[in-house]
Amino acid sequence: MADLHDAGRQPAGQDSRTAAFGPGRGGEAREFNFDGLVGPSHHHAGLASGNVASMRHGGTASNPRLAALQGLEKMLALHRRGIPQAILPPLVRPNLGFLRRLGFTGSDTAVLSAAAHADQRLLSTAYSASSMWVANAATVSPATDSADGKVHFTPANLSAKLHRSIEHPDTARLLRAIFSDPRHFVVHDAIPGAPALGDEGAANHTRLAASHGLAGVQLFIYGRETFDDDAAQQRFEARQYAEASRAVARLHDLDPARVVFGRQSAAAIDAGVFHNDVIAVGNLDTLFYHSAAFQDEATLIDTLARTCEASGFRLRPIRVDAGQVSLADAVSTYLFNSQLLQDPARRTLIVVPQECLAHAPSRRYLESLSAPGGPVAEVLSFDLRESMRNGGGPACLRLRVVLDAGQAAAIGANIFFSESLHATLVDWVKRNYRDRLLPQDLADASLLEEVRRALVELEDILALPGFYAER
Ligand code: SUG
Repeated sequence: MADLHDAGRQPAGQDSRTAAFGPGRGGEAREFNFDGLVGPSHHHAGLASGNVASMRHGGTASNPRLAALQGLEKMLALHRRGIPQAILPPLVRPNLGFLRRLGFTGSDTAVLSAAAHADQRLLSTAYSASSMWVANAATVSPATDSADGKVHFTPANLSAKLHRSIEHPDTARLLRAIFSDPRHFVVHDAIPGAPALGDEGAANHTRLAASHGLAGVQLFIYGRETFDDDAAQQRFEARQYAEASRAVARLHDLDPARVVFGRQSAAAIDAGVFHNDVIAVGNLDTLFYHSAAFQDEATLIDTLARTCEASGFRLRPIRVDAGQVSLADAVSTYLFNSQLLQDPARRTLIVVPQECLAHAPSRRYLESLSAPGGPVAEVLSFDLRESMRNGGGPACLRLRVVLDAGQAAAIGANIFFSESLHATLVDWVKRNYRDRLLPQDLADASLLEEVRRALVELEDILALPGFYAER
């Protein structure tokens, strides 16, 4: 087991797009991990009920600078491993338009201080950096799976949580700015944001395939049926509704014979599995999951296996039962919120938060997974503590987008990762981010200026003109 950020496997100076489609790689499509760049107002507000880490850390001091640097460190390490890596920038914060729609008026600073006075949580909502968890930004289907041969994105309405429900209009704008070429990309609007249509994006969606460039099987996991009021009184509410998952599959024009829907178990949701990616992750033909993840595990795995078989490949389930790692430990260590990735030598890597190695059962489990002859070649662990304290592990911080060379070439923004983009962003973070932020600091007028200055600079770095212009 390696706990390292090995340097230097990627030729210096090369960005992830050039490396992905370099000589010898042919026209094969590659999976890019777009990681969310943590914004300068990252703080712990305790806004996400059902997310036990967020609930536990609400009101404690955050370190936005460290949060952003921790995320960038993970991106650099994976880029150096030859994993195609890109970034998604934070959304504009504070969201003054949201506060103005709630009737707060006057100058920007007057709006912020009136909101703080009314309820501190409104200010936290407007300043939330929650867009960093880009696994919730959208659901993405590669061109090979959609009838029109285009990459489809549906921004998630995130209607279950107020602070997240205000993300999707700007997420759509961001995705349209990056994936702007209509010959290759379709960015839908979020589906209507009613609670019974709650959609949390890629966090409840996994694509399985023999290789990223071949047509795959898409697995949508929801927490609750839309029309049957069949959720017995649960401790925590489900965030993803069945009709939302079905709507996304329709919008993306997927072949119904290659789509599987499954339901989370109520026990998992009540244990703090607010998104399915807290308890399961797929990659290529592999589904790594906990036995307590699904309501009807046997039927779901059987259906999925048959669907994969009909699509020309064999599903490889890696099932972890409660005797190996308990549900509570899976939630506290985020073992399943890992990234399963294949490096250029086709070795499988698992990227886990450092909490997994500090905890004996999950460390032992990872040792067995990566033992010689095991399904994983290497375990990479990262210190993502700042994000983890809000319930966001390695998989929450990334959105997977399969692109072929033509699609990647159609992207003009400077979002493909490289050593030099990393260095520029580290410098930008160090100059612009605070190293301590409490929710009550958000009322500080100087923070507004600092955040604005930082975002305007970022717009230039990433070649996204006008993205942070006042709206
Ligand atoms: O929606 N936390 C996020 C964490 C999202 C994790 N994403 C995935 N599992 N894919 C959420 O619960 C906490 C914000 C706060 O409390 O300040 C928060 O929004």
